[in-house]
Amino acid sequence: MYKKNEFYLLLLMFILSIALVACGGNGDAGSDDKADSGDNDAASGGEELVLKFAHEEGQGDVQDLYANKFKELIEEKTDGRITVDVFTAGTLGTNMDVLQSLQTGAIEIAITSPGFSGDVIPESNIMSIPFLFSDSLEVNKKVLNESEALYGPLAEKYEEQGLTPFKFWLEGFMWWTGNKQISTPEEMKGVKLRTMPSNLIIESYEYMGANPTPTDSGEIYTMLQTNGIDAQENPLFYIISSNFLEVQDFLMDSKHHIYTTVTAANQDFFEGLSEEDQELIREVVDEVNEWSFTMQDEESQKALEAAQKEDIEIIELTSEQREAFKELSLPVREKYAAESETAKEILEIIEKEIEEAEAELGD
Ligand code: 6CS
Repeated sequence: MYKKNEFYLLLLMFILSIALVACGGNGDAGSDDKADSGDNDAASGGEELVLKFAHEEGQGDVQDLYANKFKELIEEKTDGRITVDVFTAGTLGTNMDVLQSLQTGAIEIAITSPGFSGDVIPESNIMSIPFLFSDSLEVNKKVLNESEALYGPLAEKYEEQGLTPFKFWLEGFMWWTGNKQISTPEEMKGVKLRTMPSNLIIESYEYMGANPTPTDSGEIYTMLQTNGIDAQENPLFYIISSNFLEVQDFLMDSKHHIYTTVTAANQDFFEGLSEEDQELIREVVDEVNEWSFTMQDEESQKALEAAQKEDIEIIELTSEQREAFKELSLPVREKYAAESETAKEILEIIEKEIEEAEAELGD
């Protein structure tokens, strides 16, 4: 009898100990699940995120390659905890709509160009002043990466509009296309030339004698085709991918400007992230930015080869011809500086930075 009771007691203790181990096991399984989901991974740092990343160009264009590189790197570095949906131009409205959506937080990250933000953030027009930047892309890269003007007073102006600018970067030299040759101010007179909508770009072309016509990018091809406009300006990769040479007869290597843009986030969204995630996003943008310099150069080269096969005339402006346009455009710098004390300060600093970078790297 005693033996029987002892047997039942031992059986009960055995069952209880199995149950306790099972409970403990559940708890452990919970923390293992966490580890599997990446929560304990320092690189991935916590919360799952799906980022909407919008840009202003078509599939395969420079901004699209940039956005997809960002997607690839951040998804890889976080084991998929942060994922990115890339939206090309037109899928979320016009480029002005994209800027507004970034300000309201409907989009978390975007590439937004000063040609569209110039009237919202007048100081961003520094990037739209023709002939301001260097003829050397290496010099421009250095200035865009390191400028105290851009990452100091200009960044504050973006922040006042609800944006966190990460990095300013470039997409190559600007070229003119036209239904006629435009190599002198005389030839520019009265030309209906499409520009991005910022007022400062429009004024620059008025100073250069043209009849500037601002539109969104989606309308350029049809307007050229129907002679609603005679000419337009853009970097070469964009001219080729948008097929503008099908409806234009002349391509001018004017190098009157570089196409610059900025990768930015909605400020509330970004500041609401953990410090680790903020740092991670900044690191990835820096990496993509460095990569983008070579990428845009390769895209420009490919575009030049494609342009040379087209049935059009390619005209390289002489330095005297470029100087003549530059002289005409100079009053726009005063206009910019008169916008605000901050604008004046930004212009003074950046002119000095360009000069110093040219002295250091050679132009
Ligand atoms: O001209 C434009 O409107 C466009 N150009 C470029 C190179 N990127 C975006 C922008 O929409």
